Amino acid sequence: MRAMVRLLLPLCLAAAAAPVIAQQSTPASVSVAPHARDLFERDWVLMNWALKFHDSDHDILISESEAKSAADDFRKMADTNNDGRVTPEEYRAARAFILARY
Ligand SMILES: [Ca+2]
Ligand SMILES: [Ca+2]
Repeated sequence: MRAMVRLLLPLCLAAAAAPVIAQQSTPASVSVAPHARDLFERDWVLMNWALKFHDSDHDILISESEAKSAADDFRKMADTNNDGRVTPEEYRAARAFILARY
């Protein structure tokens, strides 16, 4: 388990840093397409949240359809100015919110 954490941590840091880089070159929104599941697979905070609230068949896996509903939910939560896009700032804020609350 500890080895797993050590392996995952750099990946999480890389994922957290990616939006910052994207922010400088393009006014990118956080992509959830074509595979909504990628959003959760690269961020354990979101994955834990998705498993808690969107794992409807309780198999401790997020299927693509479960990921879609979780991603929709996350978008609604994160898109605080309701422009239909989740900016890196909104993503970070929502992630921090999830981390603090759940
Ligand atoms: Ca499931
Ligand atoms: Ca927005």
